[in-house]
Amino acid sequence: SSLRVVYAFAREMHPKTSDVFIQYGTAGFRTKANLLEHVVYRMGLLAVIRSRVKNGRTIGIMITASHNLEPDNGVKLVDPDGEMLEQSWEEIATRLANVSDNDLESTTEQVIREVKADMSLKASVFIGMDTRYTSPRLAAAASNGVIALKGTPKELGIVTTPMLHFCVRCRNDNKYGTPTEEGYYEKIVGAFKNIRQKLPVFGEYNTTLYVDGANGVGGKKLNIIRKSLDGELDLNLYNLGGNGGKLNLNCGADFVKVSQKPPVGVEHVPFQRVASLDGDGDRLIYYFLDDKENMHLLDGDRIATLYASYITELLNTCEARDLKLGLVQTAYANGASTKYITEELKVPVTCVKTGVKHLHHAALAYDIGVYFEANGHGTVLYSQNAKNTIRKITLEGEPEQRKAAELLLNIIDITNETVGDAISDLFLVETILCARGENVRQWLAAYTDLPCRQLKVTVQDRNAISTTDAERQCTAPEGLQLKIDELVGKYANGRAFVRPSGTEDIVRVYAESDTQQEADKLAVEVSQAVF
Ligand code: 16G
Ligand code: ZN
Repeated sequence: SSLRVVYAFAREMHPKTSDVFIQYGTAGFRTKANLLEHVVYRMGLLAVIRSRVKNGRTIGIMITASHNLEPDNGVKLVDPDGEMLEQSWEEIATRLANVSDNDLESTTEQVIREVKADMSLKASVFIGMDTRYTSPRLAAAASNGVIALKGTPKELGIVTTPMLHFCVRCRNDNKYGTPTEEGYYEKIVGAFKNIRQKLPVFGEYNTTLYVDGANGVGGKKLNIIRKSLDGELDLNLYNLGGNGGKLNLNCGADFVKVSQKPPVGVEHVPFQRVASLDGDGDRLIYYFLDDKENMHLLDGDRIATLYASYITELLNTCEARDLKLGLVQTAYANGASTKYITEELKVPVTCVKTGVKHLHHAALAYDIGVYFEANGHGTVLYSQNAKNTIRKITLEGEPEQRKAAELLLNIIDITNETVGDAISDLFLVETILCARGENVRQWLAAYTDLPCRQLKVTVQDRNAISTTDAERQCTAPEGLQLKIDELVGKYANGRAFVRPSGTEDIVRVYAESDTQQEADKLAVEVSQAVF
C-alpha cells in the first residue's frame, strides 16, 4: 500500500539513530538536537492523526527547547484551541517516538485504530520554529511526517512559541484573530496602541524600556514591532543574537530568575526598567539595578499581582463585581506574594503542580483567571461570560463604567489567552504601569519578596521522590518530609520543598526565609537531606 512506501521513506530519510528512551514531558520532547530528527518526523505523523480526530481542525508543532542552550532542541504539539496537547496523548507521543523503525508502521496503525481517526479526512498542521541552527532541519522533518500521512503542513518559519499557539487558535476560530504573524501584531500591538491613546503618559512612568532578548526569537520580533510604535514605548533592545551572542547563554529570563543576576550584554543604568525574555518568547521577567548595583527582580509573581490588582480595580469601577477573579500559582511562588494577594488584594489563590498545563487548567475555574509561574510564564484567561458582561457594560454602563470596560476590552485583546507570552505580557505590564503612572520602584513597593534560593541536586533516581499537595509535601522516600519539616522549623518564615524535575535528570530544591543567608543555608541543608 502507499503507507508502506511512506514508512520505507521514513526509515531512509529520518531513521531512528538512538536507543535512548525519550519521554513527552512537561514541555514536549527536549534533548540534544541530534537525537531528535526521527522524533520530530513521528510527531508530524501524530499531528495528522490528531487533526483528523479533531475533525480536520489545525494542530500545531513547535520546534524549540525554550531557555535551554543552543545544542538542545525540542518539539511540542499544540491542540486546536491553542492549548497544550491533551495529557492523555502524551503517552501515545512517547510510544510513537520510541518504537523501532521496523515497528513504526504497525504502531502507527495501532494508534490510528485506538484513537479512531478517520484517515479519509483532511488534516492541517502549522509548524513553527525558534532560532536554533538545528531548527530548520527539524521543521522539515516535521513537514515530511505530515505529508507522509497526506496532511497539509504550513511552515510559519521562525516565530515565538506563543505566536504559533495564537496562529493555531485563529486558524480554528477566526473570531480570535488572523492566523499569521501580521495578524498577531495587528491584534496584540494594535490593542496596545489603542489603549495608549486612552491613557496618556503621566506621573513617574517613563516610556523607555530596555529588553534582554536572550539572543532568541522574541527580541527579533520586538525589533519588528519597535518600528511600528509611535513613541508609545521606546524599546532599547539588547541580546538580539548578533555580535556572537549565544542563545540563552548568561542571559534571558531563566538565567536572570534562577541566578538572580543581570544578563550579560545589557547596559547598566540605575533604576532603568529591563524586561528579560526567554529563548522562545514565552517567559518574561523584569528587573532593575539600583544606584549600588544591587539587583531587584520583578518575577512572574510580581507580574501576576500587578495584573490581578489592576483588573480588579477596573472590575470595581465598572461594577462587574459578580465576575470572580482568581489567581493560580505554584509552590515556587514567593510566600510574600501569596500573602499579599490573599490578605491585601483579597483575591483567591489556587496552588497547583509545576507545568503550564496545570496552571492553565486551574485558571479556567474562574470567570477571570490569572496564572503565573514565578519563572515568568503566565497569562490571563477570560471566560465567555466575563467577555459578554464587559462588552455589555461598554454599551449600557454609566460613562465611568464604560470607560473602564473599554479599557478591559483592550486589555483582553493585548492578552494572548492561549499560553504565556513574553511580548503580550510586556505590553500588558507597560499598560498598567503607564495607567498608574508608576516607575519600577513603586511597582516593587507593593510587597517585599522573601529571600529565596533554588538548588539542583543530582541523585541516583529522581523518581524515588514523590510529592503531593501541589508538590509542597513529599510522600517518598519515607522520612524525608519529616526531616524537611524539622529543618524548616529552625528558620523564621522558613519554607522549603523538593521535587523531581520534569525536564532534567535532577531534583530541585526550593527554600525561603527571612534573610538571604538563611534561605541559602536552608536550601543547602534540605539538599543534604535529599542526597
Ligand atoms: C517546563 C514547563 C514550565 C515549568 C518547567 C519546570 C511548559 C510549557 N513549560 O519548561 O512550565 O516551569 O518545565 O521544569 O509547561 P522542571 O520540571 O525542570 O523544574
Ligand atoms: Zn520558553
